[in-house]
Amino acid sequence: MIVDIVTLFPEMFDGPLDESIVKRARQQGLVDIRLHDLREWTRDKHRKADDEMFGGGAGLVMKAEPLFHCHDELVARARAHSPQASKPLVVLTSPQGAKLEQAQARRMAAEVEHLIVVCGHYKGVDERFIDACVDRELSIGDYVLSGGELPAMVLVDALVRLLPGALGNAESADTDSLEDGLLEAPVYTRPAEFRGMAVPEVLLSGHHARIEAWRAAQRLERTRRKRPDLLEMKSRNEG
Ligand code: 9D3
Repeated sequence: MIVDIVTLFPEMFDGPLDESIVKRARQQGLVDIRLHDLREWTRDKHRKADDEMFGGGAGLVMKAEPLFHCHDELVARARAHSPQASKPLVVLTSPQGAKLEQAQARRMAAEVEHLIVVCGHYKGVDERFIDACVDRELSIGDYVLSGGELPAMVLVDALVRLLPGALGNAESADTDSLEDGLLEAPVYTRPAEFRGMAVPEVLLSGHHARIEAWRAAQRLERTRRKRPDLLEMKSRNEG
């Protein structure tokens, strides 16, 4: 997978995409993540990537011109490099977007070869860029962040760990919670007793069938207690 990230704040991406699973996936060549500083795509002498809103209103709007220049160049490079490949999917991180869910992350990880993520910021993005170039707007939830950079990192992390080969055996993805709509059972590691708190006896029993039955019951009970909304969704989906 190729991921081009277009942002006014490329330094924000130093770190989160250089650790753990994403770092290893990049080293393995499973994903090529490229950062693009939107200011580099301005053509005026002040290199202005944002400007005041037409019609009045507080806050700056990301200008169409550098966004179009950057977008057109990334798409042209992709075509030149692999003329037969499908065109990149252009995603804008935006509070107006549909909320990213695991099922969509699954689909995107399986189907998208080349992703361009444009990070919104300030009051938003000139609507002409959205109309002409953006395939999909994505939010990560209904709370206000200062920009679309963290959501872009969330999206990339959610996708990259789903790429075939990205997870080691220890992290295996197919037993992930959310996939079947239930939370995971509680987990413990050594020591078997800590400050008077014991690990549930059944987990030390070595009795595989009993352990699996206990875990299944725990998953249901915990989901009922902590995330009843998931159970309602599940019964709706299965009903
Ligand atoms: C004043 C109206 N606001 C829209 C709800 C303006 C606004 C607030 C915050 C415009 C941009 C932002 C910055 N946030 C994002 O760009 C963003 C975001 C978010 O704030 N929450 C969850 N997901 C996302 S994806 C991009």
